[in-house]
Amino acid sequence: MTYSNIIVTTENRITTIKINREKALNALNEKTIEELHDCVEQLSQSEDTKVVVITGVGKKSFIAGADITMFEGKSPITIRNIILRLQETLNKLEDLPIPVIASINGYCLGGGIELAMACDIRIASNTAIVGQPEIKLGLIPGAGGTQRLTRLVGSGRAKEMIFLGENIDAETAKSFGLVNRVVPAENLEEETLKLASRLAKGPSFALNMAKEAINRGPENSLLDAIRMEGELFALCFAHEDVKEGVNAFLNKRKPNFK
Ligand code: DAK
Repeated sequence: MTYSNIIVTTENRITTIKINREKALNALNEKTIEELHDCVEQLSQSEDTKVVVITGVGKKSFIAGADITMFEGKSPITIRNIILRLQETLNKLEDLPIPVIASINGYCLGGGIELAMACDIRIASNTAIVGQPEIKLGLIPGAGGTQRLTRLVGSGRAKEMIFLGENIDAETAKSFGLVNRVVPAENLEEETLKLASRLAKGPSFALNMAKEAINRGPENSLLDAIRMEGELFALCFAHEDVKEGVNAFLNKRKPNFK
């Protein structure tokens, strides 16, 4: 598929996806969702990419939500099909076996924060504005917002954000645990790259197992989840990175993971 609404580049095993609809503040329309879906599908089969970064083109917006123009005159059935496609894309993104970073460079609203919450780590510019404003359109979040936001910030804060539809700034989002780090806008790209490079050098199999344990845990009872963690821990011993990590520690040198 040839992309026009996203720009995809890979350098040093880090793939960056930029949402490329600057004039519409990078709002997600159907074409963008299709392109993202295809890109995430390709990444799920790639052995070359070790880390994915998602960001928006320009300085003003990460993603200002779903493109509101696509809601006009659509039947509930068409909307349902589009929603299911976006949900499928975000679920696939969340399930990628490699770390995914949302680099939030401005407005991160509605479908934008829903996409960012399907990423593993969120790093935000100090100018970022975050929210679930769907209620102001007479809607509710439709791409995981009621669920992922609640799991990240708790039901009290999630209800306040969703019921009022008011946006919050980056520092408040950090204090809620909704973003991991806030950095000055001019350093966002550099700080994102530093984080991505560090993850790209990590033991990719162990990172995959850690992500699997963290993502799947809440679907199980605590005892079952801890048991699963133990199985995934043991599975790490099937990979040569453990030998390398242990040997490097014992010989007081830096590990060189595969
Ligand atoms: N959709 C379409 N165009 C948008 C947009 C959006 N979400 N956000 C901004 N734009 C466009 C504006 O219409 C304007 O276009 P022109 O008039 O220049 O042609 C341009 O971007 C610049 O925006 P503003 O002039 O409004 O810029 P300001 O700085 O004054 O305001 C703002 C920035 C972000 C506060 C404001 O634009 C705004 O409130 N935007 C809407 C935010 C919002 O409500 N987001 C949508 C939430 S609903 C689904 C997928 C996901 C979801 C549901 C369904 N399907 C796949 C069906 C999730 C739902 C949502 O995300």
